[in-house]
Amino acid sequence: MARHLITSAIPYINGIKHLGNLVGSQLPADLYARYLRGRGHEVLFLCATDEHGTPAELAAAKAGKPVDEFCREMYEVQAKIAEGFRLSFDHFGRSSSLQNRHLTQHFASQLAKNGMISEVTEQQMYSVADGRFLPDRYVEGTCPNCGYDNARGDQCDNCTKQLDPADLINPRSVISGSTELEMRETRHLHLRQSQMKEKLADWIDSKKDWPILTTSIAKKWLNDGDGLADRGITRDLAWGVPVQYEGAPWSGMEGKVFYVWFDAPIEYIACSQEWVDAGKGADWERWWRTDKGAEDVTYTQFMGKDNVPFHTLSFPSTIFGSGEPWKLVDYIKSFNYLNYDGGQFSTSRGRGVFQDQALSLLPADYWRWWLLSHAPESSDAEFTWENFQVSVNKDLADVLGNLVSRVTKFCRAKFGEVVPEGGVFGPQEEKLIAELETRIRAYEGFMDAREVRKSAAELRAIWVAGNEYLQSSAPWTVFKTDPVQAAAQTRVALNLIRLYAVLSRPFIPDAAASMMASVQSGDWSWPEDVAAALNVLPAGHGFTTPEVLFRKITDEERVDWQARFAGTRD
Ligand code: B3M
Ligand code: ZN
Repeated sequence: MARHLITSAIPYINGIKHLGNLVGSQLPADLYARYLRGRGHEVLFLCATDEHGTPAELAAAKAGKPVDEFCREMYEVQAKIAEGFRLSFDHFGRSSSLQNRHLTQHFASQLAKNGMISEVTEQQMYSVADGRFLPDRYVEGTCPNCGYDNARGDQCDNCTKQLDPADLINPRSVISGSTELEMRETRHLHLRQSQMKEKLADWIDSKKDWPILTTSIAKKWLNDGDGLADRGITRDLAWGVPVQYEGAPWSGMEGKVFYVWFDAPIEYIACSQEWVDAGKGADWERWWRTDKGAEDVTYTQFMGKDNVPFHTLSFPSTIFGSGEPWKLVDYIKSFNYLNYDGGQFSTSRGRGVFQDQALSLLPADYWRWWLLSHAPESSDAEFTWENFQVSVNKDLADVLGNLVSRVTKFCRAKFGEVVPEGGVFGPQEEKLIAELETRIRAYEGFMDAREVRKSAAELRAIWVAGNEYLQSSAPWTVFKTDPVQAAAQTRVALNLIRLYAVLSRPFIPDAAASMMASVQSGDWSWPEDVAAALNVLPAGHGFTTPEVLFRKITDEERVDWQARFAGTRD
């Protein structure tokens, strides 16, 4: 038994996310966590909401709520959605927790002691009317590139040009609308990541088994121009972790907070403290401190590709720079983007299916199966309703669902609702066992390697093998001449339902639970030996014929949903 620490990138608090966010981190992380638990390993699976920064402040202002209240409410919304998708976090924390505040301040103090922090004087836009410095997104004005008059200080949404607030024509404060803005001097802390270049390069070079997507992004940032430039880690905001040095004011930094990307990854660690403080765990240090047992832990992070630089360079700089024995990530699994029906998901244009909407249409397993079996691993992937309908109707309804209902209905009609007795395994059963033996070991190999699509394809092939067995052994025909042999075949098929529940549980946990319940078993043990696994339910064991496991998506529904989520196109 091994110990596995798993974290998913922590979603921003500012709104409900679309399906791309789910498949880019939380869902594959959940798949991996469930698989490892199923194999009997000890797992700590953590996620949280990312609550600081200007997006949170701006979203709260838009909702007309104090930012802490806004975050509290949105946390509940996101936690509920996570539950809806059956994400099996051991703890779903909040980056605004006290634990994270203290740990973030601790890391900054350590970095300062180790000479990893510099203080830099910068020019920044100051709003006289608001009496404060304005972060980039708090300034709007006319784009110097295209003339769009609602360009933001960091970027123009119309022509996508990256901007600096000073570039804007007729700049105004987003808070008050005031145009009385001037450049003033302010001081900020910078993380001297450039000091870490060699160490980071050696570390990344040593990771031979990481996905190319992860290492290529890391190396690009490491070697290109100012990818490793020292970065400002403080902001002039009210909402965030106050800048303090060992629990005391940090002179010159009064009223400032840490940059959201500085405290967000530290929440991975703080989340385990929240887990302990919530009474769910006894000891967080054995997961995170290599001097307290964490050297035995395998730590895997899941994230979208845009988050890779922060996890391969900035956060490791924080860890290395602390000079303390913190557990470093062992494997970074990153994902490309999921697109929607010929374009991108768009929150502002209401384009694409958002997580809460998805759950109101169909149960979690339908989405989990499609998303995971189409995970954007080697390239971007695209959600289309046609593809979704085909996948659900074929894989889930025709292949898996049909097997379960045919077997249970046939048995009920001919033998009653008990596992029938008599007969022995013949060549067809031997063939099935041999195929499952090969395929289950392949499935384990893909799961161990965090290969999501390949795992899904192998699982589907395992379901298909069961159908083929049933088709070729044809107990409904055999029954007419040799009911004893038909009994043996049916017994195998009923045992397949339990076996498939165990194997499918990481992908479709609710359906797996229904399958396990229908064969009236609670034996979730992993099939180390297939022949033995097909004998778990003995003759005479009762079962119930389940309701439809998966229903089909009709053409009318597909057309209706396609129109409903098309958004307002330009
Ligand atoms: N909240 C961005 C995102 O949701 C950011 C991830 C933080 S991981 C420490 O994609
Ligand atoms: Zn523009």
